[in-house]
Amino acid sequence: MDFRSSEQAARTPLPSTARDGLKIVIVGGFGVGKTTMVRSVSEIRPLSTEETMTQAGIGIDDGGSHGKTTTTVAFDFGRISLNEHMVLYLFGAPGQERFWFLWDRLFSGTLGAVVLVDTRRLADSWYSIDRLEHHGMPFIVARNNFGQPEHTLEQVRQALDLSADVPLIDCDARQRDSSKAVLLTLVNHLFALSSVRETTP
Ligand SMILES: Nc1nc2c(ncn2[C@@H]2O[C@H](COP(=O)(O)OP(=O)(O)OP(=O)(O)O)[C@@H](O)[C@H]2O)c(=O)[nH]1
Ligand SMILES: [Mg+2]
Repeated sequence: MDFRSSEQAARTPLPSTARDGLKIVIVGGFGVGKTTMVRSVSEIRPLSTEETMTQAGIGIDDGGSHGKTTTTVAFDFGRISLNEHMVLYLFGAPGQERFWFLWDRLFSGTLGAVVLVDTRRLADSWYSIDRLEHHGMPFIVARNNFGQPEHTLEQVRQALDLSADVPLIDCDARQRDSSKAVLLTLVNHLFALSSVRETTP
């Protein structure tokens, strides 16, 4: 009998060497792949607050045209150990405007953020960037590629009016390695910012 059921595999214990826990949020517009990213990368079974979008939500929920049947109504939660000492606690924000009031609470105690963007609906990212700048929270931007990208990253940087020091990378939120690379980019960015702070008189 195989005792290593998916249930057990889904509960990777926290390594006893884990020392540093960082809270990270993943933000972005409706349906950009925030829940997908938390699910693909989490080493524990993620907590999701997905609800089915029903007829009752027509005119309120974004649904339909995006081909999505569920949406996050509170947040996603997952965990990943980057190395033997460092653990990231991931919070995926709800993307729909009517749940945006939750974001400011979600930002509490957060060290940095990933803004996921879908270049077919770039304007949906502006609210995220605006809120993060308002909170003075460091962030990186990851373009989640739904199909072949139509623009260069430089064009995306210009369209989002991102300053040169904000990392901007490509990803596929469905792939664990790709999502992990996004998180590593954010952690490296946070380290770089903190070293600048330490060396600036
Ligand atoms: N082709 C493609 N599809 C993706 C990718 N990432 C996510 N999807 C799909 O896009 C849909 C949206 O993903 P979600 O993860 O629910 O998006 P979300 O940002 O959490 O959405 P809300 O919480 O409702 O704002 C899902 O059906 C995913 O399977 C991707 O990289 N490529
Ligand atoms: Mg979601």
